[in-house]
Order: sequence, then C-alpha cells, then structure tokens
Amino acid sequence: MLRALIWDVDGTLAETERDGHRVAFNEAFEAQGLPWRWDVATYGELLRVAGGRERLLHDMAGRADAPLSLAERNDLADRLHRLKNSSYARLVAAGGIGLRPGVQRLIEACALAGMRQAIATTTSRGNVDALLDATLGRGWEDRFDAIVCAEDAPAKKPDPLVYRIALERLGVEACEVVAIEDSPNGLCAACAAGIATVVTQSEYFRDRAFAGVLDLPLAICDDLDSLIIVSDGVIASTAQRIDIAALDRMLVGHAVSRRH
Ligand code: XBP
Ligand code: MG
Repeated sequence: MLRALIWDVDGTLAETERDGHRVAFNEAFEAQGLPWRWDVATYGELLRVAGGRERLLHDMAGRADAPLSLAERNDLADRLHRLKNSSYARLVAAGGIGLRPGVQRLIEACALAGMRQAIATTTSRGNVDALLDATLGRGWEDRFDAIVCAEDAPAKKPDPLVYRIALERLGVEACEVVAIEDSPNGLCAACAAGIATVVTQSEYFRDRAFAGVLDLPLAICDDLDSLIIVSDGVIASTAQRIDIAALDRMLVGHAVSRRH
C-alpha cells in the first residue's frame, strides 16, 4: 500500500535546466570574465553529470583554457557554482519558471490525504527554496516530511543515498513508496534504493530509453496530467491522470502479480 511519495526537483517539479540553471551558469561565466558558454545542446550532454559543481569540473577537464592545478579548478568551480546559484535564485524569484502540469495538483492532493511526501534531489537546498517559494508560495515546506538535498547526500544520483536518507526520514519502507523522476540518473538512484518510479519525461531526457529493474514497477508518461501511461513496457492507461489511486494501484498491482 502506498504510504509516501518522493519527488525529484529539476526536470520533475519544473523544467529548470534549459532556461534556469543553464542560463545562470552562463551568467556566472560572464561575471568571472570567462568566454565559456553552454548552449542548449551542449548543456544537454553535460546533464549526464549530476550536480552543478561536478558538471563544471567535468567541463573544465576538457578545456585548454581551464586552470591547470586541481586546487585552482576546485576554487573556480566553487566560485562559479555560488554565482550560478545566486543567478538561478534571482531568475526563479522573478517568476521565470513554473511547475510542470499536474505537480501542484498531486502535491496538494497528497497533503490533503495526509500522505507523507519528501523531496530527494541532487540540487542545493537554496535552489529548492527559491523554486518552491516562487511557485508553491511561502510555507510550502509544510507539505513535506523530509527535504533531502545535495548538502545532505554528497554522493549524487545515480547513487541511491539521497533516496535512502529520504526513506529513513519518512519512516517508511521502499515497497510503500513511489518516486517521481525525469532522468536516467534519477531512475537508477530510485531503483537502487528499491523504489517504484514514475518517470515524467522532461525536455532534456524525452528521447532516452528508460529501463527499470526487475521486480520494481516503472511507469512512464509525458507529465502527471498525461492520459497515456506506459507501465512495465505496455500501455497501462489511456484514460486517467496520475493521482493517488493510480500510484497505489501501481504498487498493489505489482505485489499481486508477483504472488502469481
Ligand atoms: C539535477 C541536477 C542538478 C542541477 C543543478 O538534480 O543534476 O545538478 O542541474 O543544481 P535533480 P546544482 O534532478 O536530482 O533535482 O547546481 O545545485 O547541482
Ligand atoms: Mg531531475
């Protein structure tokens, strides 16, 4: 039986990457007097690396004009990441990025039903605060029983650490939970923690083939309001949006099919 929902942030709650983090990284490069810019396609490639600071270091490793020593690179990555996060917070506070379809509906429905909810993200806490202050409004934390961010889980997705911490803080078992994710790294992390997952495909990961793991339910849809949901490789529903009942059926149906 479903007891809790765990939300990813970037790409899942909102399309934050292309017009949010990417633009903010470019503003940080400019502020540091660097000629580096990440265009839309390049940033899509870089998203394979989870974590903004890690992404900067990965990019520097392939640049001839990056600092040579590891210490200097780390310093520069820290500076750029801080600047990027300030720009990002300004951007979302100005109302630049809204929640994806169905996100607010499902968060409010879970809160109303007394369902436990958590956030499990690779991004920094300040970025979550900025996004949810601007979209759900002040007091949004009241809807969540655990908020697990980069600061809490230094090993980034696909490592399952962030999900394991969320389960522990929620006080539930993995088999009682559904995660909502958008990226292959996020799906891997949830699966490695033993959690059933709904993938709501985001703009950067729309063309990826999402593969779950044996014995864990996986549903894939365009967004939470989508009427076509593919579950375990077959079209499971063409008439219903993702709601608490659908998530519960996902867990219960799977438990029943395992018994046969
Ligand atoms: C997405 C990420 C993050 C963001 C940038 O996290 O990988 O790195 O792109 O945020 P998730 P930071 O999908 O788990 O929410 O710069 O704070 O890392
Ligand atoms: Mg994501």
